[in-house]
Amino acid sequence: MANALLVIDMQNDFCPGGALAVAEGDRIVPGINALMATSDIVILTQDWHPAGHSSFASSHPGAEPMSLVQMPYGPQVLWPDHCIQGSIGAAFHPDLAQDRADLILRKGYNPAIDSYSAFFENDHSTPTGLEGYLHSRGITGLTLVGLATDFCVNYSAVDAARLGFKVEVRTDLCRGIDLDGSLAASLAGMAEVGVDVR
Ligand code: VGL
Ligand code: ZN
Repeated sequence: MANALLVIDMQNDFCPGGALAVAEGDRIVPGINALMATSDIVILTQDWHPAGHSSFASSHPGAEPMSLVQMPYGPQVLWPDHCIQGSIGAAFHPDLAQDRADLILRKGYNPAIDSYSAFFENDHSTPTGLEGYLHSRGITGLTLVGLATDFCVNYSAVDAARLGFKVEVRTDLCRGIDLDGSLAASLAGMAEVGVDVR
């Protein structure tokens, strides 16, 4: 029985000055570094989109960033171009102690499907392989931190809880986007499926 720290998307594009900046996104880096130093197992996720990704508003003529469209797999928020593979924006925040990571799990590389969750793409069925990795290593508990509380942290935490992991979200080490009340909704939704939101 082991616990792993799962650090979600601590990348330049989600920090102030980035393409999809989350307010105060950079402020949580020191606390995350401190938690990484005392965690046995550290996993980082990295949002990693090809140019022209279907989640980008720029891929949908006439669509505004932050608007909603229907995709074959359900509703999808259209984002500004962000975390393009190999770009500075996709790199981790320069102060993040990324050398502590055992695994860097990339997601969002499928051009046709977004992937908020570290476990499944937004079709809720295409796996990233993280579940198998955790099982192989005997990991049964997860502590989640990072960006953004209401999107990638939320989807990852909910999937993890549904998969049977014991899940804790450290809200002091997360920051949210809060699109139309999405922050409060995500906190309630996580608690509902048994995530320890603290
Ligand atoms: C995220 C929107 C788009 C996140 C990633 O990390 O929460 N949000 N891509
Ligand atoms: Zn993304």
